[in-house]
Amino acid sequence: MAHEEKGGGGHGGLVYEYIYIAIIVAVLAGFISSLGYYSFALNINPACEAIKADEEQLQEIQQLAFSNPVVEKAPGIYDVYIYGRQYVWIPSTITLENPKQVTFYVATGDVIHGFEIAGTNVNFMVLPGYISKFTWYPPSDLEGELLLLCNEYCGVGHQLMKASIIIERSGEALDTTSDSGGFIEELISLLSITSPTGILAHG
Ligand SMILES: [Cu+2]
Repeated sequence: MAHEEKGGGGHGGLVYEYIYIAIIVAVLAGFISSLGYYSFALNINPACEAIKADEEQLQEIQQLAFSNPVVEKAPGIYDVYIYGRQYVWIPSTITLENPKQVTFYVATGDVIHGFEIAGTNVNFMVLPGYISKFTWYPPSDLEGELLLLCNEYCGVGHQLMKASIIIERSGEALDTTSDSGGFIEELISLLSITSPTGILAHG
């Protein structure tokens, strides 16, 4: 490398430059491949599906959250409507019986909120003017009370913004999930649950 240098000055400068370039390229390659690893191998993606919504559609989510937040479309297949505003999630308690697939539709009435179910891979942002849609495949052995919190600072009462997701399992349904539930989805949610989802979602 140094032989390309013109003139008779010190021949070390260019070598250092190439070393620095190599280090920077290596660091960038590391960042990009770790992004790819989290995204494709672990299926941890910071963004949910954000659907652009007008005032009417946002109000519809709000009304459903108040009146009929949990819709069981088929056994274990749920649609859940949640409305966030400073400093509450509406409704404050959601009960799911033997859930296999849960699709959340979430809207905010004011500022940006962060929708996170602690200990799971459910972690996405809720933006004003959008409906956030996220489909979750809860592991078949997951049960009990989970904490739904807001992980995006939204004002002075931010730390009060929480709700409960209660997962009930009956023995009968546990047996059927093992053969009817998708193995890949279960594997992905198992892998995701042990990974630091919070770090990525805040990026
Ligand atoms: Cu908040």
